[in-house]
Amino acid sequence: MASAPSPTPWGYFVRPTEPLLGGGAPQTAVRPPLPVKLVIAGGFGVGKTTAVGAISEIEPLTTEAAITEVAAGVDDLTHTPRKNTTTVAMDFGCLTIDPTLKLYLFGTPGQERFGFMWDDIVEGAVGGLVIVDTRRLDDCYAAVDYFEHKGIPFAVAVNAFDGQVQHTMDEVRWALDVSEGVPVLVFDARERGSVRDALLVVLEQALARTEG
Ligand SMILES: Nc1nc2c(ncn2[C@@H]2O[C@H](COP(=O)(O)OP(=O)(O)OP(=O)(O)O)[C@@H](O)[C@H]2O)c(=O)[nH]1
Ligand SMILES: [Mg+2]
Repeated sequence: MASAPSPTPWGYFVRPTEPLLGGGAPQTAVRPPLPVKLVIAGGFGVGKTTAVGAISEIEPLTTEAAITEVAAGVDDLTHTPRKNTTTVAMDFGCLTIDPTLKLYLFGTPGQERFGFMWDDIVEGAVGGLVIVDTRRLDDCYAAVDYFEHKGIPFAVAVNAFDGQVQHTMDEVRWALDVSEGVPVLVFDARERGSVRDALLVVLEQALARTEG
């Protein structure tokens, strides 16, 4: 008798291995992992492209364009002097969490003038990670507002540039005016494990929403 499907941490069921059409060796019923879309958002130069590149198991798709002198006075490079490109459409990468679940990551462009693309990029996403640079908290208000108004679960990830965070998490929470239910954490956009942990927090937020 076939055993019952077993629940996964993500709340859906995987059918166990069972023989196909009787006889012969048992076959594995291969089922593709559940695709889950997450968005990596935040202000200009906070580390969105870096985070997608650090975690993606495929070569990330990027749409970087050179920052030219035309951008002087428009894009603030004070805190990221080595930055010489910017995302003009989106970043794309993916990460298999386990055989049942695969994350598809979409990074937004950071410049305000590309804000018109956000609705298309966010369409179908179950959650978002808003990356924050504590030296420039103002730049992240728009992303926080966006997810709040859309009602999409999100977490705030403070990118510790050079290991430095200039405010406590309580101060960041207060400054961004995010509700108690929104996780605020510190991470390093360059570290795969750190990005993975941040994404799992977003996933938990999304799961809590579906259960709630
Ligand atoms: N020291 C340090 N540098 C970082 C860190 N994260 C990103 N950077 C650098 O900061 C710059 C900005 O990173 P990006 O990943 O391009 O930022 P972004 O948010 O995608 O930028 P836009 O798409 O232009 O808005 C790059 O030069 C990165 O190498 C970090 O955690 N520490
Ligand atoms: Mg980028």
